[in-house]
Amino acid sequence: MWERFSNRDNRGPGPAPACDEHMLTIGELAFDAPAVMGILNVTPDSFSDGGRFVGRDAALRQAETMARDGAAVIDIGGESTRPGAADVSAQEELDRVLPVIEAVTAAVDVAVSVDTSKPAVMHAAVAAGAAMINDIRALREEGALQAAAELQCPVCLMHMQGRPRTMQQEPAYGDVVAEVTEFLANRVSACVSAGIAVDRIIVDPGFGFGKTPRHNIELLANLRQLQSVGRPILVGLSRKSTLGELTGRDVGERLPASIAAAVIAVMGGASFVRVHDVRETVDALRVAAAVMQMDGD
Ligand code: 7PJ
Repeated sequence: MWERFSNRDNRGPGPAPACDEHMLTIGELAFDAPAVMGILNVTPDSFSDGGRFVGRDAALRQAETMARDGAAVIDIGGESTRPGAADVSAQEELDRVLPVIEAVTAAVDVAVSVDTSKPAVMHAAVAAGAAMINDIRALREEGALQAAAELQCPVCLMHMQGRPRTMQQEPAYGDVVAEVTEFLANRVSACVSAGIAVDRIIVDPGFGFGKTPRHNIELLANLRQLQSVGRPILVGLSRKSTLGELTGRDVGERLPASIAAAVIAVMGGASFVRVHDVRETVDALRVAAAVMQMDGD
């Protein structure tokens, strides 16, 4: 079972062996579950000044490290989606992510996902080697459903209440778990109607996107209810502000809290966790996976 986090087979075509219950296939991609998605932000605030070349080199080194540490996917994003963040043009996003996607897919043997909501970026990213689309707007932007259907690659659909600029002003729900579940089920239906094969879809409750810390904790505590959507679940809580609220720690000091969140998510039914700290998370999930496998024996 220690092979579980290897990344040898992530990009291979064809179905996973039916004998291994821990294999997860999403479209053409096969993963050992639970799988770790490493975060590679190429927004200007993520990399110190310098030209794009410096950014690209630093990004490539980071991708190589995450792959060595056991990431199954590397998620490359060029739009800052922090609360209050300004919009980014498609051209700016392309300028940021394309050189990095090209460099990473050429040099690193791990599936790359592109974190974008823009159809033009989806098309160019997949042409540059990206194998998956991760959309915090769940393909609700004009043309996004059609782009993803044309590209025929796996997609991660995330829940968000409101828009990044204003989403944290007054998040409100009657029943956050039921509403997020219903939203995701409806987006899966919209995708299938648009021609996206259901087996290519991953769902994500969108921790921190139009949610108070209490909403986030309620979702984490009831993650298993999201399994009623019928698709694998991805959770992104790494270094997020809810963990800062709970611990009183600044963003750079949230590793222990992030690891706890990843373990709780996986033990609550998540198949993927999206994290900054791949090596530490992989170690923690090896412990969780060993216990979960024992449960299932
Ligand atoms: C998420 C994401 C998440 C998915 C970001 C951050 C903010 N994509 N992109 N899920 N968060 N699927 O990483 O702190 O939770 S950007």
